[in-house]
Amino acid sequence: MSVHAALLNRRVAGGFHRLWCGIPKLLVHIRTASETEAGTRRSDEEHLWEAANYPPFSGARIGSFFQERPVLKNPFLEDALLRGYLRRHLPQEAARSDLCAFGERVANEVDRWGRECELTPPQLIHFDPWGNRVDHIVTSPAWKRMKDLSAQEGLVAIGYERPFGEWSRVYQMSKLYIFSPSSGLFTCPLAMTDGAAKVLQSIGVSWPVDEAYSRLTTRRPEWFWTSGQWMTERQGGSDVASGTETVAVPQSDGSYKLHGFKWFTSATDADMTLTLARVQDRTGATTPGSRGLSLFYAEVSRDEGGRLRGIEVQRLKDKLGTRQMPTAELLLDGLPAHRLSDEGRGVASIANMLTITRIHNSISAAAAMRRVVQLARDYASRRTAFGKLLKDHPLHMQTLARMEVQTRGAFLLVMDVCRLLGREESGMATQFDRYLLRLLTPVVKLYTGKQAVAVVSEGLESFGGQGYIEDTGLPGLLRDAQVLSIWEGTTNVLSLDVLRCVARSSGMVLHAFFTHAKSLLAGASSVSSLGPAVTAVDRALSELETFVQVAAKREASYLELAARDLAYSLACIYTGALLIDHACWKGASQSDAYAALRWCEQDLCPVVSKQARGCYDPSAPPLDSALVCDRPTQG
Ligand code: UCC
Repeated sequence: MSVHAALLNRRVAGGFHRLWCGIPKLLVHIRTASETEAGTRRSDEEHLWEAANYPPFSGARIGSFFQERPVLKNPFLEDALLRGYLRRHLPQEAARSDLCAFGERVANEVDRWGRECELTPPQLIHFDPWGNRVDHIVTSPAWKRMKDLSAQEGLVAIGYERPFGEWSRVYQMSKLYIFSPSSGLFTCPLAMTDGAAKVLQSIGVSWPVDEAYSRLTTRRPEWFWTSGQWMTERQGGSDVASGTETVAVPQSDGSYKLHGFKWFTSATDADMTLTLARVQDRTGATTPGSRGLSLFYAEVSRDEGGRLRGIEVQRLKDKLGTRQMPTAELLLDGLPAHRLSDEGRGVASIANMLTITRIHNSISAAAAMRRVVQLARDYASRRTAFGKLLKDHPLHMQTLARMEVQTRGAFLLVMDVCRLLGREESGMATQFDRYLLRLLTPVVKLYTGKQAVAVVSEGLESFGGQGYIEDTGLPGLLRDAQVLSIWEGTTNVLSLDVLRCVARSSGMVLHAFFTHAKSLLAGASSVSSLGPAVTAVDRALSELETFVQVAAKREASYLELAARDLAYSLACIYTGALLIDHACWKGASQSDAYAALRWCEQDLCPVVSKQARGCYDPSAPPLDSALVCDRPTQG
């Protein structure tokens, strides 16, 4: 110990002794809970109280400093981009005031329920006390409140009521964006419910699905149903065509009974489901592959004895995240069902559901990023390190700014897809819009899923060790983000879906992409500050056009190897164009322009950079395999 430190210690000890002996008991001050929560340094008075009541060495002291926690404020009011975007595209006061009121509710009430869902995960009760099989999935009261709230707030209904015409989906998804990180994952059943409603609507709302449609799209909690989407079987969730073993046995009344095993069923407490199965002919034979799959509707109900009709819940899944909601393995043992599609048109008929759930997934991804940025920003103004608040450390703010750029990009990309969906559903879409929607749906899902994991992970780091502590609620954000790139089509499966829709449209989806991306840049020609961003997007567009022309002449395996980088390039370029376009709007802020410039600094066209390095040449796959399978040589 240095001489200075020793002197200082002696002075402190002397002062402490004087204080301890001279404090009247009247100075006792009881701290209130709110003061503790506020987490400020304790007052001198409290120190004195402690000194007076505890003799030295009387037990462990926990110190005098408590860090203030980050506070969730109204997620609508806090979000400059969301508000700017809506001012530009949906300026109606009714939408603004509803979103503002909902944001208040989310911050003050719903967020607590979301936490309760996390802390009270669902449980499966197989048997009643008398040994009868009941298969009850018990969920928390908060999960049930989420269901009622979802109906009341119209979180599915808005998409079908269409109060703002072509902008209704943007409005609905803005609500879900505010709700998602506080929803305890109730956004998952909502995604499937919305997807199911869309499928029923596209097939035609008549018997036997008319009541179901009205229940899925109602605002009345007591009438509201959620739907499942049972697609995944034990042979895999991606290759649905060859992985589906479930058979549908025709009944004399025209209905079917389903027999099979569904390996992943999310939010399994749903009231109904859409699912795929192979219709058996009279000999019991089925057609293999995609051409053998048909789409079925089934209600989840119980018989007089309380047993599930035609379903056994085998077990609940033990998952990394999304623990708030039940995910189950189901044995379908004669589940009564109705066929909704023509025989063999199952995949094509459920595709509408995939489009909707993939858009919901992207909303949840952007929302997770927004939430962690919002909390990190709040924390930066409460946490002091190295003598100043985090917000006064430029390197810390640079990191948060990079997260913000990603979040803004994700938001604009997914909202543009919602805009296109709204145009399609309100009859405003051109063929051009439909091509764009088909192409951008897998692109936005795959890209934002990856962004969410990266941004939320970075976000946790901005809280230091506290970001790693369960009861802060922060680790759950990361666990729940991880699923976003997995379910509803993994990154590679969706990259291949991009190739497939390019091929099926004979390249028209790309033509729509190039034309629209260029048109988004048009308004920026007179904004010199955006020059570098415009040049970067322009260059990336020409490079990508050249790549497409060259790659189209190559063998299929070449394009397949390039698929993921191609999808990333489409996402980066289109997002850059959207950020530029938004920055040119008359109500745009300086930050809008800055975000566009920063976004466009990255390699916007990785497919071209990687092509130049030979990543898709025939020599690459064996080298990739050798690298992955590299084993230590002897010695
Ligand atoms: O269920 C799951 C979890 C539920 C939880 C939901 C939460 C949502 C988010 C919540 C937010 C918090 S996970 C399981 C999900 N499974 C998948 O996503 C499947 C992934 N695999 C694929 O997407 C594949 O690409 C398949 C299954 C679609 C490939 O099947 P096929 O049979 O090989 O496909 P084809 O032959 O390419 O297409 C068959 C037909 C074609 O129509 P026609 O015959 O008219 O030409 C295609 O054009 O289906 C059409 N089609 C599509 N149409 C295929 N994909 C699409 C599409 N994406 N959009 C439009």
